[in-house]
Amino acid sequence: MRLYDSPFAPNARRVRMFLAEKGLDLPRANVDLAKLEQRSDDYNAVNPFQVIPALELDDGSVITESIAICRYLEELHPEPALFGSTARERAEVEMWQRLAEFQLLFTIAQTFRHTHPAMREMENPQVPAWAEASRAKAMTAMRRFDAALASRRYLAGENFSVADITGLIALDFTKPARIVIPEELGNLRRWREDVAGRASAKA
Ligand SMILES: N[C@@H](CCC(=O)N[C@@H](CS)C(=O)NCC(=O)O)C(=O)O
Repeated sequence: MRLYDSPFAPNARRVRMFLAEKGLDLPRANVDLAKLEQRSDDYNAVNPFQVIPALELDDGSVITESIAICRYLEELHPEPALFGSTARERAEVEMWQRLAEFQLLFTIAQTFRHTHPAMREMENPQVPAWAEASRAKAMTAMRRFDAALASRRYLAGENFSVADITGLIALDFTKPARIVIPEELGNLRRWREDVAGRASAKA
């Protein structure tokens, strides 16, 4: 197996953090996004959608989409369970993973991609009005996550899950996106500190 990876890319970090939680390591190939290597012919042969991460299996087939890669690794290495252990837990992990991905990570990433000068080539055309609409959605989502975290330790309940990985990585991406997490969101801050303190968060 080989993981196509890139050090500063949030979606690649989701898979790295997942691997670290499982105590796994995989051979990696670095794709330099700054040099637009994701659009090279070589990488296009791996993933025609031209994004990382991608997991190449030993038979040459490829799995893309960070959550699909994590699900595959979970099937191969079920412990510790990061997608839930019971029907109810699995549904809640799925729910919060999707909320973290679409309400937080997507809106924060869109704010970054449509404002940051380093993204001019990758996100062409940049649409500043879309960045501002995305920023407002990210702020609303952070408030809603803060309210949900008033009554639980982790996003999907009392057990750490892949939803927390997506959520942490989304919040860490507020810095390059120049989004300030409001001081008063104490539950969100407490949860972030908790998850960021895990050894896997350094991945
Ligand atoms: N939904 C995909 C998103 C993948 C994605 O957007 N990756 C970014 C890096 S975080 C990328 O490769 N961007 C390159 C580009 O937009 O050209 C996943 O979860 O893997």
